Amino acid sequence: MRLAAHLCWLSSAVLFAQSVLVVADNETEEVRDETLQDACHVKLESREKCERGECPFQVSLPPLTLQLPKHFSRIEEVFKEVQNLKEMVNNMKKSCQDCRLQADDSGDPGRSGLLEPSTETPGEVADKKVRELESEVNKLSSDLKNAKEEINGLQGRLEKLNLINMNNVENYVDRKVANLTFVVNSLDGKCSSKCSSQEEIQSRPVQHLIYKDCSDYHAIGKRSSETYRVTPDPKYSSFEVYCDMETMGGGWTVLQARLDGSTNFNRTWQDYKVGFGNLRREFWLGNDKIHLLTKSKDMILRIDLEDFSGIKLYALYDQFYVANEFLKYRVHIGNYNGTAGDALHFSKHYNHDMKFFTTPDRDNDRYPSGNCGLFYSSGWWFDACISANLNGKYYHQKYRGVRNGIFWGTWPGINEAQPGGYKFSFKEAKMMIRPKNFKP
Ligand SMILES: [Ca+2]
Repeated sequence: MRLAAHLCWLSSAVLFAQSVLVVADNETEEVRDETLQDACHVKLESREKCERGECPFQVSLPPLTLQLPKHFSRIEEVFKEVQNLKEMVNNMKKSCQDCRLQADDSGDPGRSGLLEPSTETPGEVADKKVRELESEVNKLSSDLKNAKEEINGLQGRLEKLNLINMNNVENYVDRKVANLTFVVNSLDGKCSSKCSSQEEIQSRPVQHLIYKDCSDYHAIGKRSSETYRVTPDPKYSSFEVYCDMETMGGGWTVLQARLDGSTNFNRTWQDYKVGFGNLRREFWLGNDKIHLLTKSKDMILRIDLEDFSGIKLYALYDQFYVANEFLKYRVHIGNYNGTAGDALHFSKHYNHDMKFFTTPDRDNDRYPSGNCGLFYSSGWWFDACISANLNGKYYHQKYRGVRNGIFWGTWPGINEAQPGGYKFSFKEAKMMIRPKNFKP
């Protein structure tokens, strides 16, 4: 046993000597010999025969294996980095579940499991997955870009088509009207001398075509204020309007009237679009019709107001145009003249000119934190919000609370504080239009 211990010490000494040799060869590398701590593998064998008769024993040492990994001390560090990467990938995996679902749906295997078994090291797997995610995100963003371009293209085509169709229809109608006018004129010429009794009958179709608004009825001698049928644009069907044939020479097409509160003006976009109420009492003619009327001729606007003390004032504007629904019925209001004050252009901050139409269910106003239509219970060309609102609630006397009644901000005394916080109310309001070149 003592001999074996000596041999073990001997082999350790040999190993140590070799270790020192390696260190000397490569000074930068640290050497650890794990075999030193292992059980002694040295074997002592007795030999019956020995060359030259001098060695009855033979020592056989186990093969010496030294593991000398490069940058051994950094392995732990690298391992930590790999762990971090792994966590990052897992996080990305969670945050991109939508991408993953899409990938799964497309049936692409290999995208569903991010850390499946592989021959690659965890670091490489992580890198690969990051790259895969990156390329997926790139693909999605390029898809989005393509879709956007496609939408832009389609929009352009749509606008072109709209324009072409509108122009075609307009040209077609213009040609038809020109033909009809020619035929009627020639018939007129034939009849003028011989058949005066049939003159009225012959000219009827022409009259029907040219009644674009109330001023055309006035032009043929109509002088009673009542409803007439007008066709401001032959591309669209004709409709009934109420004509005021008395005020300031007559020929007015009435757009709106308030006189007793019989019609509710707290209405939807659709109601204001097509119109509502009773043409002989209270009504809103309808934004589509107002658009056609103001498009067919250059129109002026007259507003008539009366309060409960019997004061009657008016406002005249030398231009009035309402755009179509696509442009949210934006209003164009010209210069003021009259007695009621210019409430539509009240100030820099309260100006109804060039404003879009807003209803309680469609907010196109300039008030960012709410809907003026909802707050003031009506449809109107709200700014943020009002210096005038002729579609407000009808109050039969002065009222308190929100100023949601009919309102005209330049009315005498309207902005002065009233005892008890009462608000002013109006008995009658009316809006009507007439061609700029109208001659009474
Ligand atoms: Ca708003």
